[in-house]
Amino acid sequence: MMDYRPLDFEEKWMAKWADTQLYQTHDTPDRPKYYVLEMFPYPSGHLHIGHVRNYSIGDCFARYKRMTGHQVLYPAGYDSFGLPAENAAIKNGLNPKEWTLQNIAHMTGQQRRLGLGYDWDRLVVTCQPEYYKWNQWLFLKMVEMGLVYRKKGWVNWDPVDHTVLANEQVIDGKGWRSGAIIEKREIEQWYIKITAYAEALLADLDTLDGWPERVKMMQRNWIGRSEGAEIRFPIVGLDGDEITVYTTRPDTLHGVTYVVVAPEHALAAQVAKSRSDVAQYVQLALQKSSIDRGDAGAEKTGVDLGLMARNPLTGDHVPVYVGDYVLMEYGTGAVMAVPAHDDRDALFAAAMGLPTLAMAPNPSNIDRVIAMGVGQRVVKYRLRDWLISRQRCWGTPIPMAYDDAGQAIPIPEDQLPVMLPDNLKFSGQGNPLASAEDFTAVMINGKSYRRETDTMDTFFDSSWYYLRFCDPHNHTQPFSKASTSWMSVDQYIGGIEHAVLHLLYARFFTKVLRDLGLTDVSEPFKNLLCQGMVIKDGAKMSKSVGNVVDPSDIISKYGADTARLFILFGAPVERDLDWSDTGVDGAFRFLGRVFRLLTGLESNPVIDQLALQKQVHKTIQSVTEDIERFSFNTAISRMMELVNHMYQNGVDLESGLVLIRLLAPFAPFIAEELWAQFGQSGSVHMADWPIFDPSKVTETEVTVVVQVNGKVRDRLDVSKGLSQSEIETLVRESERIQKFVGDATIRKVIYVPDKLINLVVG
Ligand code: ANZ
Repeated sequence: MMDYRPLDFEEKWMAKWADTQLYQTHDTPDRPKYYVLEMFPYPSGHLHIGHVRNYSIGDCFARYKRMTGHQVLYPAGYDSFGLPAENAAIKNGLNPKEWTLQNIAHMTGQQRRLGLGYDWDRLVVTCQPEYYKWNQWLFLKMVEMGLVYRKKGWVNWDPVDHTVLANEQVIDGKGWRSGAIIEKREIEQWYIKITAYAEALLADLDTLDGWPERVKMMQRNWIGRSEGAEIRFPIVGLDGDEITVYTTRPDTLHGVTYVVVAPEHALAAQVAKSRSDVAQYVQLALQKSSIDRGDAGAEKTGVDLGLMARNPLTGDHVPVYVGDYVLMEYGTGAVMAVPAHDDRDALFAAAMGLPTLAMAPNPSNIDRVIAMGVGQRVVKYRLRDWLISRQRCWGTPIPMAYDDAGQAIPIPEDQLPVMLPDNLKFSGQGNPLASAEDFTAVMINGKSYRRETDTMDTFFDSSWYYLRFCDPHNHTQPFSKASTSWMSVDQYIGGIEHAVLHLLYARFFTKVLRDLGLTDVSEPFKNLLCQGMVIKDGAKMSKSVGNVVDPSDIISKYGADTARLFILFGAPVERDLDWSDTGVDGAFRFLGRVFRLLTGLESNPVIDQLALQKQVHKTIQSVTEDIERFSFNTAISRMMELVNHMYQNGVDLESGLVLIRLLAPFAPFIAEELWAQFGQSGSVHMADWPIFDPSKVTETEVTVVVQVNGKVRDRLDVSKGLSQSEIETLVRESERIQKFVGDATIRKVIYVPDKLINLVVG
């Protein structure tokens, strides 16, 4: 018997797996394919415990699939463009690339140490030109498809740092770095027409049987399909000018008492030119988030624009207001208000002293409006086109250029990639790309142009990386069509926080790529698992709460197997996992028990071979079923039961090897070590999963009820499958039965095998 000292052997196996390229993807077309993927991380520098949970789940499942005869694709990558690298560059004077690559190297080391069986040959790093070249290529394809356009869009502008800020960098209306009051500015930006796919994105949700219902619900709400009408209200006294409203309740048109436009609406801007109170209101409203403004219960504010609109149905004149509860990005940015039937309108009317008109809805309104030529039926989506421009340097350069007249043209395909310069200057002011002359100047067909200096939203990068994993070294295409036979991803694993944006963009990209003829699949992720958070002392782990557990500390104290086992045992995968130090100890102790049991095999001979077989096969059956439904915690408790049984009843080599294989997906190091100690050839991780034999678990004893003249008189425990004459002999020998039969003759015997025997006497 040996002590369990994981730190003595875990690194040895880590090195061996790397040397032998154990986890390289093999093309074995005779085996069914299985693609396991976790949402790839942002390389912030260190793995946190949430990552460890995410990857422990994926790795366990990928290992199980390998052992059950699948050809498995299980790759890793880094979503490595984005703001933190730029901020670090400003703060530490480091180049964002250097900072990012250092972080990646560190995190790769941590992932290997955790025993994750990725195929590192397929590593995808989005900030490398080998990858982002294809972002640019795909962008140009979308331009050709008519899916890309440029228009003005509102941004957060920091007047001190002369830069655009993301929403999350605006804290209480101020720039996170400068502290300056943030202004809203409208600047030209690039958009992708995701709305062209709104209907398909909605309809195909019904095909995603392997997705959690709540994620599909969130996507449905985000896409937000509604049927209604656009109705035109002429502005009184301004010939030809009108306000087009969007309503889902045209049946209430005769109850309209005023019209409201959004602060961003052109009409508000027009009035603001001559009205400082309107200009001020608009500027203030622009500083609020859409979420606050859209909040139904929020206090309603607005200003009378001093205009009247004519109800096209009734001819009534109603006042026109600007109010921030109307959002520019929805419908037409203007509403007809019916305080009698709409709560928000009622609140606004009360706040502004506007009248309410009680009336019954009239379903024929819309037909009349259409007949009058002042309205039409429309379907609207809450989904907006995707603004992909970022006025930032650490992202994929948008492959466009401008001529002297400001006309945009695409960079020709043979000039891709548009490379990010290595020598950018980070002052914290503005976008460094815009001031890099060697970057901005470009020649196209012998003419000089100025390059676009916006980069792409990093969600662009993560929208198709799972396809690049199918063919990561392709130099002539983003991926070959043949390689997409790996698609769809069979099991995708990640956090619920991506329920909408990432998962929706990825679905959109897949459909675009299909329409480009690059793949045949329409949906990227067949099954989706959203794992719960890791919490400690009742709160999500975070630096500000001070309850962070560093996975490296756990690994250096207990080994990686313990960290993995605790995490998989501590809670069902979709629930939050409460970190507990005693739980970690418990996982370590269990692995110690396994190690001592199996290394001390000879001193623990089997007492009851049949009972051992039965327990082993019951465990194979339930662990297999549990893994299939991601019930890892119960799978582990089944193994604990088996180990208890083996301590009491003994263990032999064959059963020990079964236990090792069952444990391998969960605790890969100890399993490999024990496998080797037993002299088994090859790696346990390429071994076959134990096969469940039902005959081993069937009961061998049965209880037969004995009746005399239909009354229960005895019960006999006998071996299964006795013949009638065998059981009759036993019954006749029973003293209790002899008492009831006495001298009487047995006239008839009725026998239901293994259940019941009835003696008819008299
Ligand atoms: C008149 C009316 C009467 C409305 C009534 C509702 C109830 P959903 O159903 O969520 O799609 N609306 C339209 N555009 C808006 C905007 N840009 N910002 C804020 N509200 C807007 O919402 C559609 C309804 O929300 C529309 O129908 C409109 O108010 C309002 F008894 O028109 B309704």
